[in-house]
Amino acid sequence: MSRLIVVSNRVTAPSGQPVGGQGGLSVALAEALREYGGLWFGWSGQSTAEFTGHLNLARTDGITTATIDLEEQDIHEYYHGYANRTLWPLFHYRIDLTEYDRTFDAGYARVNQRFADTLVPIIEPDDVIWVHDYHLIPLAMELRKRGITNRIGFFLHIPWPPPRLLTTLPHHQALVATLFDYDLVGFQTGEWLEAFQDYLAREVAAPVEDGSVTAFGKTIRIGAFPIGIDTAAFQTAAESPAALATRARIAASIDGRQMIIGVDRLDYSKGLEERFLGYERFLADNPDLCQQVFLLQIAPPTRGDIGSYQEIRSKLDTLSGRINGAYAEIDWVPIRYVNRGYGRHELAAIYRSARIGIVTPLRDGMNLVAKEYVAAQDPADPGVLILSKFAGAALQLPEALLINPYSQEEIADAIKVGLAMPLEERQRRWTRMIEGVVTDDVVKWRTDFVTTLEQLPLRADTAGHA
Ligand code: ADQ
Repeated sequence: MSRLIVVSNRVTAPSGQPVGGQGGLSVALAEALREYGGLWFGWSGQSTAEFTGHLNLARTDGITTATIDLEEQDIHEYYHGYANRTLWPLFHYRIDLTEYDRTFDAGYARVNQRFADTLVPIIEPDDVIWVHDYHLIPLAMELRKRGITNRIGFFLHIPWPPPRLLTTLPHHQALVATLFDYDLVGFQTGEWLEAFQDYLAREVAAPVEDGSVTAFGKTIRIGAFPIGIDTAAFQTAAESPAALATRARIAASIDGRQMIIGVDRLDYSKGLEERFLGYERFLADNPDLCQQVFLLQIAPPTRGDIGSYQEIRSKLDTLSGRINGAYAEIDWVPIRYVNRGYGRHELAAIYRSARIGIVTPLRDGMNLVAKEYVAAQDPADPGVLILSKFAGAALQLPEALLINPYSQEEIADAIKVGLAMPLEERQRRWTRMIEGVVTDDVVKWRTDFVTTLEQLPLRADTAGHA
């Protein structure tokens, strides 16, 4: 069997839980690395005065990690710049927040070259390379330029935007062309795959046949590979002694009320402002129900160096303060707003204690919180999932109460319906949802992707790059 090399912006060892980080995902990728052997390569998260290309090799939890330090300018232009001020907002349909700056382009290209320069010496001939996410789109191009002919796959964790939005990006075609140096390009859902195909049809007249597409003189395989969670581990976590202790703590503080839970990185794509406003509408429309519920919103801050993130944080501080000020009583507050991260066991317990899970992104590649909420429920008395139609997860969880997050009325109505939903209907919807969450778990996701990639023939055209 080939070795697997996973490449992502950050390397997160499964035991290290970064705030709001992809705990489940890092466990799943680490497990894949244990199975195939190989290593995980990426940025260390540290800065250095001058880039040296020195590889920090470590062995953590049975997997090998190889990381590099980047210069402050790299971090500014590549990570805080092109990745998170240009591509992230644009791919989440927020051209109003998208910054186009030539120095970001240069930094993005430079860091991808630096990744390639340091990765090439450790690649062995039979290695399969799996690159993750929008930070590293041009990496395969840089590897091919350096003579790498191995199979290379790319998975995009976020949406692919419609062509009319993508064409607002200067040099968009050059960026898309770099995807054709991969062998396999995977998206979360058929919707994002379709948007990619629309772009190719419109801009480069490249038709798709049997999951393959030829453009820029190269043929690649494309497909949808919906990511899942480590369902079994999450179900176990919800029943663990640590979870029981957290559940008891929550039960003591709930005082017979129903809890609505939201868990998100503090990001403008997650629709947190819309959620608070929808909940406020519910409170205004239902004075008789008000004090029977409360919303627990857990939102650890991320990307705090970026202005749009500082803005959404301060908006939410103001909004939660305003709603609590207007509605709270001496023994009840409508919103408990918490800006910190929790471990998997605590999180599972929190989900399980909530009658409603509320997930309202304005756009989301998939959304794992929706699946975690479903996995953590008690089969005998499951809660209700309210889910945005604009999350990739909506295609997989159609039995959730699907809402348009831009509509405060729809959010308010769904909360009312969720609170009143009879046990039999909750069980019926949940049973359908958990089936999908169990079947399409993270192991299936990575196995499907890696197996598809491994089985592709070696590309004929890579020799030309050497
Ligand atoms: P994210 O945008 O980070 O991921 P999401 O899929 O919801 O969004 O994953 C967040 C993860 O962080 C979840 O596992 C959640 O439990 C965890 N998390 C959030 N807040 C936390 C807290 N306070 N404490 C502890 N853990 C917390 C990106 C894409 C998504 C896609 C994933 C995976 O934007 O669309 O689903 O990658 O591909």
